[in-house]
Parts: sequence; C-alpha cells; structure tokens
Amino acid sequence: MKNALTLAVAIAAAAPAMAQVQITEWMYSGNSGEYIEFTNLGSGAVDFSGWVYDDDSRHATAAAGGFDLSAFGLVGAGESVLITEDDAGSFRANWGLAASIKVLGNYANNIGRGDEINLFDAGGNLVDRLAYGDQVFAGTIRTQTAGGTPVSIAALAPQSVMPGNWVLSSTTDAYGSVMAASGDVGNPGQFILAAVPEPETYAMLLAGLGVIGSIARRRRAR
Ligand SMILES: [Ca+2]
Ligand SMILES: [Ca+2]
Ligand SMILES: [Ca+2]
Repeated sequence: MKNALTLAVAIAAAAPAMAQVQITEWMYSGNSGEYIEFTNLGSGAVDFSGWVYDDDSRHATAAAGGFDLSAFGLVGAGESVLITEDDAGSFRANWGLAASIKVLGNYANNIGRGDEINLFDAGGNLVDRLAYGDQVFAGTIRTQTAGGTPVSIAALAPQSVMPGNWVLSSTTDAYGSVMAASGDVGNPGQFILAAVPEPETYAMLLAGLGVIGSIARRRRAR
C-alpha cells in the first residue's frame, strides 16, 4: 500500500485543484450489495462530521436526505472508508475486511446503472462528484459485480467517468483486487495505484537531486 506522503506528492503533482478526499471505487450492483469508497489522498486527517453522500438527488445535508457520514469521524491520511447498502457486518465478512477498515452500512440512496455519486462536506459544499453510466458515457465501464478502479490520480479529477480512466477490477490486476465470498471482485478499503512510484523511488529521486545539488555547489565553489 502506498503511504500518505506518496499520495500527497502524487495528488499535488497531478491535479492541484482536486479535493483531498476523492471517490476512489464504486460497484452499483453486487451480489453482496453495492458500495462506494472514499479515500483521503492528502497528508493530514479529515473530519467527516456532518459530511454526507447522495446519488443524483444531490441532497447536500442529512436533513435534506443525504446519507450521514459523521460516524467515520477522523479519516486519516491515505485511509479509505466505505459505505454499502448491505449491513456493515455482512459486507465486512463477505470481503474479509480488517477490523480497522471503516464501513457504514444500510444506506438507502442506492445508485443505479447510470447515476451520480456526490460527496458533500459539513457546509453542504460539493467535495467530489462522479457521474457514470455505461449507457450514458460511451466506452465506459459497467460496475456490476466488479468494482470500478481509477488508473491514476489524474483520472480522479474529472467529475464524470471517462473511457480508460476507470477500469473494472479483476483478481489479476495491480490494484489489489480480490474476490469476495459472494463472487464480487473489487478492492474495497484500500487504494492502490499501479502507476504511482514506490516510496523508495522517491527516495532515490530525492537522493539523485541531492547529488546534483552538491555537484552544482562544488562547481560554484571552484
Ligand atoms: Ca444499485
Ligand atoms: Ca473525483
Ligand atoms: Ca479501493
């Protein structure tokens, strides 16, 4: 799994205006219930108190009908959290999720084959949106019994799914996808980007820059 620093570096490089919390996976129809994943890509924790999710009804507060995400509390840097229409315990058991992965279940704002996922903060401001649908957006994925996974940080920036930006999970992919007991395939609870360099790569890059810097300083000193 990539560490928070790596994600923070990647998000800053790829999309400076992108929100820190992003929709990072969805399955609109699964044998073990639909689910949506949110990931904190920033370098600091985010307080989800008062935050809500809704589908294309776009209700921005719990009072208006959005699904209350307050119970997530503080979501740490690099942490991925989940909501599902299933009972949280059943969902967790089905996917074999670690106890540390936060899951909120039993939401009723179910998403369809073509729909929107909207995330609002405590002030009712839109944090992230993903509009999707294989019948609406030509050449895009249908996330039925297989989750949709972004191929890069940059793929997260558009507010609608785009061909190639999101791919269907498979058990042989590089995103950590697994098959649930129910037969669904996805990587709920973790955000892994195949294309992001490992932390060691950054260390090597930084070390390389340091060497270049010291050579430059020696040259100036002559
Ligand atoms: Ca559904
Ligand atoms: Ca996004
Ligand atoms: Ca995931």
